[in-house]
Amino acid sequence: DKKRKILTLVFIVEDKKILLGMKKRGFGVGKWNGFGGKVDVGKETIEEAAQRELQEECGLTALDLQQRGIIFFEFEKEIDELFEVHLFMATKYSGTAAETEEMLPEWYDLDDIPYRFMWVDDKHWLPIAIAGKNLKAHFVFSDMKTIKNFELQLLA
Ligand code: 6U4
Ligand code: NA
Ligand code: NA
Repeated sequence: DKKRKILTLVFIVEDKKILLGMKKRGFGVGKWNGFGGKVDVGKETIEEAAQRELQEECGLTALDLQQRGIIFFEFEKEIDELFEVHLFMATKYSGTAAETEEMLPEWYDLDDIPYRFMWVDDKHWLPIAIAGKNLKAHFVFSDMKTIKNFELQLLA
């Protein structure tokens, strides 16, 4: 079995707008995405990691962090790990979004989300999460730009 890597992903939604971050380095560089990263397992909870990464990457603290589910990612070639991404949304926060070494934050209208410049899986589940539903999904990529197959289910 592949080694599992636990990650977080947080989206802030406020007044028909969503905060995205342009990733400036590392995994997913050049894409708009939510904020998140690796959980330091044994040293923090998944929610603590979600808050820490949000703070580190754009300077915000979520005040109503809500779980939206789990998304598994496998990459046939580039990466030999199973990513287990814990998805969260928040509508209340403290702080002001600011550029950091890792991310350039920007607000987008909810009806103008730049899916073409995001991970190709996002269009399949982000609308569901924005609608307030929880989901579980599993994507298999044949390369970084191509989904080979996926499953998605809504959770109660
Ligand atoms: P460093 O640079 O070591 O601090 P860290 O911030 O811990 O890294 P990073 O940025 O590599 O971790 O985390 C990857 C981020 O990308 C996580 O928020 C999960 C997210 N992610 C991974 N695969 C994704 C995919 N296919 N679609 C998506 N987000 C994905 O929307
Ligand atoms: Na990150
Ligand atoms: Na990070």
